[in-house]
Amino acid sequence: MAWEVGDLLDSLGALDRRRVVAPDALPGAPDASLQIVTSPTTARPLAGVRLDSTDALDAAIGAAHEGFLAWRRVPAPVRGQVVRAIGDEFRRHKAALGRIISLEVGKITAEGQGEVQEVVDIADFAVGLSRQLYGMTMPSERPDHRIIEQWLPLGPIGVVTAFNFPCAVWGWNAMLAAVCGDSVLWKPSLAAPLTAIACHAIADRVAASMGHTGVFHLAIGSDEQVGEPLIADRRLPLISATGSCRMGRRVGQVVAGRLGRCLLELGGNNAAIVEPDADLGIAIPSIVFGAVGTAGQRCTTTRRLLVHRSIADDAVARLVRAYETIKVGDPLAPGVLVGPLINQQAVDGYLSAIDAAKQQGATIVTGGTRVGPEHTQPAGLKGHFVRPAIVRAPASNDLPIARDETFAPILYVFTYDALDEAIAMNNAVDQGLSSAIFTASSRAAERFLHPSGAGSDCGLAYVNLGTSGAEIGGAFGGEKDTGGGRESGSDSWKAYMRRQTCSIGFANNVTLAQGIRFE
Ligand code: UN1
Repeated sequence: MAWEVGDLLDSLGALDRRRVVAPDALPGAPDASLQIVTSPTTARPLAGVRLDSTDALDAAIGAAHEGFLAWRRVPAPVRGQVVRAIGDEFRRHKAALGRIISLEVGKITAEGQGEVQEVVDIADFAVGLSRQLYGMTMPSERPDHRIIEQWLPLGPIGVVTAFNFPCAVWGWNAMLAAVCGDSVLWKPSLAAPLTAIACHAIADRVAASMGHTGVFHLAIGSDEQVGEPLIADRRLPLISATGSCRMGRRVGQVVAGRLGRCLLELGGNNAAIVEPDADLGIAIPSIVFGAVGTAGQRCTTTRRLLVHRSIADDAVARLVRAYETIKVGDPLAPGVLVGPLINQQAVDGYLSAIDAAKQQGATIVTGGTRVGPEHTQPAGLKGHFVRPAIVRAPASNDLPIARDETFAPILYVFTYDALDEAIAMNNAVDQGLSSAIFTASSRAAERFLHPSGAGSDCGLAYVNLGTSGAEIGGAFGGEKDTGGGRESGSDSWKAYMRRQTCSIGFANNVTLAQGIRFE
């Protein structure tokens, strides 16, 4: 029987038969140590993946620690060369990796490959960084003394990733951690272990071929067997976790309990503001991509549209026209823009949010329903498809369901009269990841980005761009319930290192700071 994902893994040298089981070799009886990976497009099994036990995790953490002790001694620019070679390999295998992502989590081809590109980009960034792990030097108040700050490798880093960016988010963490001199232990989502197996195999093989084993590690397993013991383990000084706010709260508490460090990248409830002077030729396509891209399953998805009353009907009419041309179906079929949701639970979440919105007085302007097999592109797909929805809030703007992050393509539309009101609405949710304003006025844009902090309260603020699709060069992350972490660009590398302030005396006598005499 043809087994496409098996062939793809094989072509990447990542088909470990002890780990990955072909669909026709799956056991008839349930087996708790085997995860069945189901295609969100066809609802049929793609593969079985053998799960790690708590003992296997313990061994992996031990190996990651050993690996760290050797890796940290490799000079940072040499570590950078290893990351460069890994980035090149991801470049070479972009199509195959992108296809595995599409098969496993339902991303359309462009988005699956775009995700691999994020790994290539962060690898490039990390290579440069490997020569720029700068510390500061500061003047000492004592004569003949010097103070410097140096950044040191931190340890093995626990990286917990979600299904929706099964490759890029590992890349952001792993490439930076690697140049910083840390080893990486990755726990991927159980909905996307095949992508993880492929990415891990490539990174591990490249590093090993350059003489560096033990830098990259993978632990696949349940929360109970692997997730919980991983976050509790003191050998992992930093846990970088991406996922829901509920998950992040748990990770935050457990890691704080052992006084470890966390880097949390959690949910978003991102709004786009459309001012009356906005160029709708830019705003509408950006909002459509932000709201329906990745079938609404990005943490940066545009979930709320705050549109000035004077243009609201026009903007909504244009959005509806755009939505009605969107093909939903096989993410690998040409012309399809919206693939499936990850599983049935996600469809249920979508439908119950739509129901709640109706009950709360909102109007479903378009979408709001499941797409049955007869309406998919091509017809007959049994996966988890929904039609992207636009939901108009009641005139009171009171719509409690819009405060939840429903991981599906639902765009709630609110109207406002004054920009300050729109900014307050932008900020009136628990999460604080991404935000956008569409305007031709620099004054409005500056108010949204106000240097006092009185504008958007989010970690990401876009002007004339949608809320999703960040480049890797900027620090990525958000405030409030989004967790406060920053990954990817700028100085987020500092999270993966420890700072040491070094004071060096070269005087012939003792001088104490603060002018203290102690004789
Ligand atoms: C996520 O959804 O967890 O900005 C990450 C974006 C992507 C990353 C999203 N570069 O939409």
